[in-house]
This record gives sequence, C-alpha cells and structure tokens, in this order.
Amino acid sequence: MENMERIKKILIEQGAIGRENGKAISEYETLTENDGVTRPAGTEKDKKTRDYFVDLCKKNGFEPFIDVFGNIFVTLRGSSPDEGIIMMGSHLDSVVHGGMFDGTMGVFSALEVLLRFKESGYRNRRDIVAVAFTGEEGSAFHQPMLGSNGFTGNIGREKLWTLKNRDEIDFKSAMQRIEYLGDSEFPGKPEYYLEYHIEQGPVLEEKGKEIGIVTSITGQCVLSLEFEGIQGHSGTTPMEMRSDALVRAADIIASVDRIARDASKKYRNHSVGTVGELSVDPGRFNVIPGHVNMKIDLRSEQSESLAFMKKKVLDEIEREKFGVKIKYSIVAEVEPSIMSDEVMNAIRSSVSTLGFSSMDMPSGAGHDTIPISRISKAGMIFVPSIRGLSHTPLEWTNFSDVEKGLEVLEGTVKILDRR
Ligand code: HGY
Ligand code: MN
Ligand code: MN
Repeated sequence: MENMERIKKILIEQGAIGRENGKAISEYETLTENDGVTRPAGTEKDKKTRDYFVDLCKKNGFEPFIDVFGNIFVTLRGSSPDEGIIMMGSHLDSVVHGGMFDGTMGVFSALEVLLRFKESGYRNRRDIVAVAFTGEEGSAFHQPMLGSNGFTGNIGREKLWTLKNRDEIDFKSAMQRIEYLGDSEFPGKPEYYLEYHIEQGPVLEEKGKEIGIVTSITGQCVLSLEFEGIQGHSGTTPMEMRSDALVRAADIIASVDRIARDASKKYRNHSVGTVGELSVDPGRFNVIPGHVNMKIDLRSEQSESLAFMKKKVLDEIEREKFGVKIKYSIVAEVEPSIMSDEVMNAIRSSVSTLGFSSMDMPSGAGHDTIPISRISKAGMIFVPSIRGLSHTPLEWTNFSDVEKGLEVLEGTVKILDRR
C-alpha cells in the first residue's frame, strides 16, 4: 500500500475542483448531501479538472495529446511500438450533484500506473496510453460516451461537433472556449482497452468481494419525449375540457416503471427503466401545463429484454390519450457489450497474484468501454461503492480499495504487455 498516498491525494484534490462548494473531502464520515460534484463537459469546472490532469502529466514528463473531441491521451512509449497499443482510462466529467470517484478514479489511476512503471524502471514493450474521454455522462450535450464514440468513429465528427447544450452552445465552440479542442485525431487505436471504475452498485459490498471482473455492460435506449397539451387556467377549465401535458407524462412515467418491472420478471434479469429528467412549462401552480419535456432511460444486459421494453414503451407513447400529442426521438441506443475473455483472464490472473477476492459481474452502468469494446479487446475492473451509492454526493470508495483495484490494473497491463 506504499503508493496509496499519491493517488489518494490526487483524488481528494480533483474532488475539490469539481465540488460545487470547493471542499476537499478526505473521509467518508465527513461527506454530506451538500458536497455534490457538478462537472459537465465543456464547462469551467471541466476545464479546471482537465488542467489539473494535464499539469500532472506534464510535471511527470508526459506531453498530452488533445484530439478533435477534447479527449486527452498520454503515452508511455514502448520498446516495440509496432505491437498493439494498450489503452486504459475513463472520463473526467460528472453528472449534476454527483460523486468524486465516477470516471475520475479510472483516469487518475491510469496515469498513476504510468508513473509507477517509470519509477520502478519497468520496461514496457507496447505503447501504453492513459486517456480521459470527453463527456461520458451525456448530461451536458445529451449524447452519452461522446468522446469515446467520436474516437472510435462510431459517431461522426460533424454530428458531435454540432450537438448543443442547455445554453444552446454547440460542442465544438464549448471545447474551443475551454481550450480543449485539438486539430487532429489520435494516431492509433488500442488492441487492448482497460477501464478501472467504481461499481456504482451494492453487489461487491454485499458479497464482501474486493474486485469485480466485468463480464458485460448493459445495453441502453434513451428516448427524448415532447408532450404538447393545452395551457390553461387551473381554476376555470373544467376537467373534461383539459389537455394536460403533465398528466399524460405522469401516465408514461408510471408505464415505464411497470414495463421495466415486467421485463425483469419475464427475463429474470436486471432490466431497469427510469425517468430522471423532466421539465414542465410554464411550471406554475395555477396554470395547466401545456408543454413537458422528458427523457426515458431503458437498460438491460440482454438485447431481448431491452427490445421488449422499448416496444412496450413505444406502444404506450403511440396511444392517443387526454388530447395530448407526443413527439419522441431516440437519443442513444446501444446493444449490450461483451468483455474480452482474454482480458478478463488477464484481470483474473492479476487478482490471484495479488491474493484479492473477486467475482464476475455485469455492469448496470454505461461506460466508455462500450464503444471501445467494438474496436478492441476490452475489460473492466470494479471496486466496491459504499452502500452501492453513485451519481449522488454520497458516492464513496475507500482509498484502500482504490489502491487494490489500481494494483490489479497495473498487474493486468503488465500481463497484456507481454502478450
Ligand atoms: O449513466 C451511466 O450509466 C454512466 O454513469 N454514464
Ligand atoms: Mn462513469
Ligand atoms: Mn456516471
């Protein structure tokens, strides 16, 4: 555990940069609901955290490469660079009022592994690259895994550059404004990709396991809905004459919950459906809502149950009710991703060399590994989230667990480097 101090210090410092109240929090016991981290892609908070990461890289002799999506790459050159690249990383952006470990632990741990290689004199054969992908959360520009989808070519540059945030600023201008828009693509794609991440769920803690070896990552379908009703006076308009957009939205919200529960039972798996984003216009107590915007997040590790939920939700949307029109679009749709057996086995041997307990498990959260797994042999390493909490200010992972996962990451890279 000798090196734990540096990664602990870095995670505390970067946590303070992203936190709305700027507090540096080093112990779980002092964490409160008011200590949320809000660091959407393309904002000043995003810039400050990127600057912090870039400064750390430069201080340690690395020259970061910024690509046309703002992804940041640092490379430890290998002795046989024509061998395939090993890439490892995650994202620096966060949700609103999120935690300080989601994404950032993977980025700073990837850099930490490069530092440990340099300091220990480890002679890597392959080029080993640490990466911070832009906008994984999708909450800023309404496109999850923005930077990694761009890096893999899964979504074209023009489409991504013109995405707009809530302030109607397009992605390209936002990245120019924070000075993180490169002028070329990163030269090279990984043969192997590793993402080290907090579990964001309760399983490892419940089972008392130190490491999660991810077998698959959930498929996801995000729908954006617009409800058009008739705005009116809440006192004078008789009930039978209303077209209340919010009542229709509430009807859909209840259906999403029911459909996801049905899918979980029918397919005996972890199918989920959530409406976490909703805006009501004009949103005053004495006005019948005429307009509602809403997003639906459907997920499952099985394609069939994801397709089942999507079809049932679309059937509900297409039903004519309360005289409210519904327009919808599919914002993001990804099939479940299966992790590489070769990489999972490399993680397993690293875990057993280190003597940690582990279990295989699917990821209910989406990650940059999804698009990257389409172009490389990919795997993920999880460590426990206290009380399974994430996407909340109370997200926390013990630093001793952070160190264990980091050592597994380091060991796995060494195994793949000799392949
Ligand atoms: O939404 C997710 O699952 C990820 O945290 N972006
Ligand atoms: Mn994440
Ligand atoms: Mn997240």
